[in-house]
Amino acid sequence: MGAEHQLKEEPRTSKKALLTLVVPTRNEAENVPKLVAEIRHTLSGIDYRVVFVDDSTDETPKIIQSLGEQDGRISVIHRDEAEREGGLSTAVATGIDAVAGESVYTCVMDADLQHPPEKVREMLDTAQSTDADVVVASRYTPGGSYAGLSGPGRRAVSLGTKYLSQILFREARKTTDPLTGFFLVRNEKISGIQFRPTGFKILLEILVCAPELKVVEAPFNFQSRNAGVSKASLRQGLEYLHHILSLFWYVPSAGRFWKFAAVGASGVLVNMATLIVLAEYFNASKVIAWMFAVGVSILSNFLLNNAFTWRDVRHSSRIHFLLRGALAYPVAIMGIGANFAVYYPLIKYVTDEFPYYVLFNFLGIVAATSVNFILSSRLVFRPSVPKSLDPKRPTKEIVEEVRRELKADRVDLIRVPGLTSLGSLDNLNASDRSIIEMVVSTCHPTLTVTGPRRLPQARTNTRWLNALAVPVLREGRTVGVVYATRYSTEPFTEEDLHWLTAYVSSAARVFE
Ligand SMILES: Nc1nc2c(ncn2[C@@H]2O[C@H](COP(=O)(O)OP(=O)(O)OP(=O)(O)O)[C@@H](O)[C@H]2O)c(=O)[nH]1
Ligand SMILES: [Mg+2]
Repeated sequence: MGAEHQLKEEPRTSKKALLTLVVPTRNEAENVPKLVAEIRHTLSGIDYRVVFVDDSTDETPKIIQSLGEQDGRISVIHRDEAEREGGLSTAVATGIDAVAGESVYTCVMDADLQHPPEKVREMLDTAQSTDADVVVASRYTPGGSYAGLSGPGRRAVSLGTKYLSQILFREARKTTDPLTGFFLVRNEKISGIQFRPTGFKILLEILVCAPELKVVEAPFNFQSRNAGVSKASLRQGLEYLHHILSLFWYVPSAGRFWKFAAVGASGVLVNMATLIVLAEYFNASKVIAWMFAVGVSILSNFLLNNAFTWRDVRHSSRIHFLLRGALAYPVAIMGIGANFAVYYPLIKYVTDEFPYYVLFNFLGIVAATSVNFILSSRLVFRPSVPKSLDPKRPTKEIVEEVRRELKADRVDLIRVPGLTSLGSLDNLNASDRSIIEMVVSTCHPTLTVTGPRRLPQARTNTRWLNALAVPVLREGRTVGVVYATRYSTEPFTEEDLHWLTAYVSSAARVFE
């Protein structure tokens, strides 16, 4: 991006700053000087920077520049009109990306003084004393308030959108205010996450995409806007819904229970259709038709759960996959048992009259879905290898585990810079090097398959040259690349890439 990153020339120490404040601005000329004055006052004695990401059409960027001339800690990334697509969402993501390697913590806050700067210091203290990865300044926790939200309409929307995200995503329940624009995050813990700038609710994106983060709250009183006009709009509301859908669809672990419930509902349709077809068109006995209907719907649920609900869980072999499918049957029967255990005592000892027995049946279905979900996640779709590697293990064992899991011919842990291999003595050839160099420069994992342009026949013995390369990041910098190759009739899959990316997410220490 051709954005201009204005930093006053000042002898920069190679040491990282403790904190960078990322402040998105659009036409906040009146607020910026006051904000900067308050930040200076409240953060005196702390090594910090302030980066404004500005999309203004007024004199805001000039004001920030002149503040930056007096104080080298203040800088602005001004985006031209062509770069402003996505508005606030891309602005915050750009800011977080730009400063990730420059400080230990990043704090995101608004420019209109609705987020009181004196809170930042408290959030930093909280992060350090509790070892939290994220500190959320919450309007909804005891001691906080959202009185500064203008009007009952805005408040209702704020509460509605908050509860929607918390119902859908378990990770959003770690805080009372998952949609706040005021939070502090430890950069190391989010390095490598590519934020999709669909939503302006970056905190929600962080929480859902990095489900392991430790979250702590600090209450705060949401102030009224100091000056200038609000940029909140209906369009942002629609963007929020789009964002939620995008998280649900693209992040495998997001909203798993609801994915499971949706698959279960589809199973009811499959069950009904099978029953009717067998009984009406094949004249099957109603009992036989019923048994087939149950069997087919359990199978379709398993296949859909495999393809959607737990698509990030890999099977180590085809046999393993079949065993999992077989296990889905006893698990489903336990679910039916839970349903009956709720339904039967209620109709026997409470009442069996309409409409109560229908309600009890519904409660039974909820119990069955919950039991089935818990058993499916613990037994049927339990990851077969640890989700991420243990950096204390010897390099050799890590290489061997990756090699076995991916059925790779060769696995290398490549140290960056220098591209030297830890362990293996074989040299990398030119094509290996070019793939690894690309990964180092883009910081993105890649899957490369080299083979014939067109398959000569559908079932073929043609072998493909396959490579997976995943960068290992520390504080936004690539410190190593895990590189796996295989010469085989079966190319690596995207699931392989996802698995390797998750597995090496804790590998930074291996390259020290
Ligand atoms: N860079 C950039 N910043 C934006 C954009 N839209 C809003 N902002 C900034 O994001 C912060 C929050 O925007 P506000 O308009 O205050 O939204 P709000 O706080 O929900 O609404 P109010 O309660 O009315 O203030 C402010 O610092 C804005 O200047 C944008 O398109 N680009
Ligand atoms: Mg505001």
